Amino acid sequence: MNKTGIGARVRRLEDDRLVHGRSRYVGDIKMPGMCDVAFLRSPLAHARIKAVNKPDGCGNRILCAEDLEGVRPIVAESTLPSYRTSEHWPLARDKVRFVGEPVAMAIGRNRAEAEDLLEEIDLRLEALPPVITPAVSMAEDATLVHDQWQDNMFLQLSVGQDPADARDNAEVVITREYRTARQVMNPMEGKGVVAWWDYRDGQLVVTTSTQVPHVIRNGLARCLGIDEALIRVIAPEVGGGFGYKCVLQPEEIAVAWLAWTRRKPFRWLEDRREHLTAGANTREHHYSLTAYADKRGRLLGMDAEVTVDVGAYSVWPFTAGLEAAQAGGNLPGPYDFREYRCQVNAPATNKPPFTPYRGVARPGVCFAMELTIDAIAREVGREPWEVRMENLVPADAMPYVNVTNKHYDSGDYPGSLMIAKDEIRFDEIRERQKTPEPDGRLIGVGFATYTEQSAHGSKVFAQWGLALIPGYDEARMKLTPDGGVEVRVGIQSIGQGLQTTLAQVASEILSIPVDRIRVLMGDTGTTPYSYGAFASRGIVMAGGAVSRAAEALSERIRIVAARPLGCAPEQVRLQDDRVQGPDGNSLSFAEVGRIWYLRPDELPEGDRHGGLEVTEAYRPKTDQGVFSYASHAVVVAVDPDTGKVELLDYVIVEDAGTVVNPMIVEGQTIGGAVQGIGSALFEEVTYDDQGQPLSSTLADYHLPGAAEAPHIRIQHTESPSPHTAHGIKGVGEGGAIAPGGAIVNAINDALAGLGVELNQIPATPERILKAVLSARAA
Ligand code: MCN
Ligand code: SMO
Repeated sequence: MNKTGIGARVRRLEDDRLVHGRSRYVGDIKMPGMCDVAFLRSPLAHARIKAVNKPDGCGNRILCAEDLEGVRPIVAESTLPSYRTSEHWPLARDKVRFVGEPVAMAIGRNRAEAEDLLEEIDLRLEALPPVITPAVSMAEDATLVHDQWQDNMFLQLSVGQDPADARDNAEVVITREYRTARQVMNPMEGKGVVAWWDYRDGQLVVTTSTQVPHVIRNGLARCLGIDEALIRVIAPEVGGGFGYKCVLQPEEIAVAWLAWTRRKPFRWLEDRREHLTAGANTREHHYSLTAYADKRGRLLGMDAEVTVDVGAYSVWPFTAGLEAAQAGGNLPGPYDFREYRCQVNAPATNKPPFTPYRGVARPGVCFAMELTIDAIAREVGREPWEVRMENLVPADAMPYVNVTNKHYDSGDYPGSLMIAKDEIRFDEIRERQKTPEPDGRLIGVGFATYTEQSAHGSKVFAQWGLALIPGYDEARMKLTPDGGVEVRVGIQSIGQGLQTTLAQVASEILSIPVDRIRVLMGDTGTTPYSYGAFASRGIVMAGGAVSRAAEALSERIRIVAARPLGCAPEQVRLQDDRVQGPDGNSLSFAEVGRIWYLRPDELPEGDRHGGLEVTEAYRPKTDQGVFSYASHAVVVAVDPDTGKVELLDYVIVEDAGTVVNPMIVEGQTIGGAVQGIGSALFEEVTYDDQGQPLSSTLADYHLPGAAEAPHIRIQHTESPSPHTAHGIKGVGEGGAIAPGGAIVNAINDALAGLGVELNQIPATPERILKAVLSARAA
């Protein structure tokens, strides 16, 4: 039998249906009598609502805030001191706080009819001064985004202590400002929801494109003010989540409310323009940072301030404080230094709310940290890789607790960088740089190394103010009468391949091949509770639960098989897709299923305790999370006359502990890296000074396509975690973390001779050219 357990390069069970377009997304659902919903969205960034005048005769086909009786606003709580909550109503009341905020909704037999109705609404707004940048938001006399607040701060806190000794002893002081752009997430499938009343079960069924079905059910119950037992949330195929689909959205509540009150099916599907202008924003960080080092480039300490423009509302359940709090805690990254302070600011602005996005805070901190390391290297006259080697936490220091109390569990960070340096052929690049390129372009090489926390325990979330996010998962597993296996998990598949890899974990223990293991998810009605797929927790948490459940099911199988095999249960082994006794005799799984379900008379009296169906919960041995890590190395060619960047080579050395499926981990890593390349070179949501979004189509918001994605070469190393089942660590976000740092370091290496240093992404041709021209002029 071909082994399909942990470590096997099993082809994804998902892909046949996905690549043939045979699966079912929210937008594929059709129901008799279903109406489409369209939202009237605010044309102004900040305004008082004077009136929403509906056209005569529209009946109940147009609704505004006061029509949604019984609805409660989205309120995301945090236990961090100084944090403020916002009230985010599904349809705006009193004020609008960003361009695109829903103000009213119209119902039509189709979307076009609903949109036509919207045009007849006479919306009266009184413009208020828009609060568009952190600087404006944090100014003394700033206009208030939320009237009842004293200032505009969602959150302000200070992490760590004044690095006084480092400041006194430093031989090298580096001070920089860094900036990463505001982005949207652009999953291929936008957000969408279809809700209806199920008369048979007496439940409101909400089918929604989400990463977290059980959590959406919690949130809908709160906002609709009804029992959870009255709600069933189904997540069908999800065409990409990336964090965008891990929060409760106003449109979800509005559409669910319609179905709840009218007992009919309603649907809203986000279009691309809604996504680009009114969907959640992400990524934007501003840094002011001073690093202290000795003359070898050894870091002594760091004093930083990070400001995250979190937009108008705090998202539920993750809050407007998560990104900034994480940035403050994660900035030190894989480096060993003992003095650190970071002032963290999360000001409210009149822009869409800020949502976690693949990597959450770490793409920003990695950019700031990795550019700082290179700046130190230039200052002390050493190679950037040498300064990294000086500072990376060494392998023999593991396990290691860093300056912000991150418990690094295992790994060889310097070893990873050295593999990346060899693989990118660093010495050859340095040789090549000595002679001018025939086409006049400039060659540069850059590195970035990071850690990726995953499988966070409840303690870690509590540090970020999130008191109620659990660090555990459950799995239910059943041997069917014909010897197949059904696994039910509350975690969600969003494209990352969990149906395959969870089946692999079960296969490892049961010895049944993956094609007879069905992994079922995406339905609160049939799966055990899970907080869902985010923070790269899936394979550690749900994988751990599946592992436990498979062990428990094996135990039951041994008990049932022992009598026909004529031995004790402890002597039964599950091997090569058979249930084997000690004397070479064996049963098929189908025979075990038949005995249990159909021939209970063949079992000894008293053996009908429990059945061939088990539910198990799993929690890693640590509450601190586990840490994957990687080193990225990239070679670029920069055209100094046009500012255009080409990625000539890209190497990633990643370590996610024990790998369940190397092919899937490579796919995850490449997919993430291409999103990171988007952040590094192309993607930026821009607003004018009135808060009008200027990137409302994919012609203005540039995504990397196949032509922009280099051939990425991946090396795996495996440092199992001592804390998790099988030593697995998460990896789903990692690829997206490092490209900004690695690529801009390479660009700065290429342009060093011109005296250019770029400290902002995306590194667009325009930005690069401007920097080159101003360096030439100086
Ligand atoms: N894996 C593995 N061995 C490991 C680690 C992971 O085989 N040691 C596999 C897993 O089994 C799983 C995949 O890699 O198939 C990702 O696992 P994990 O790191 O546990 O991440 P999650 O399952 O929790 O997925 C969420 C994560 C996040 S937070 C974002 S954001 C993201 C990502 O995954 N969004 C994605 N990857 C995505 N991939 C796709 N295609 N679409 C998204 O929306
Ligand atoms: S941004 Mo991923 O859903 O944690």
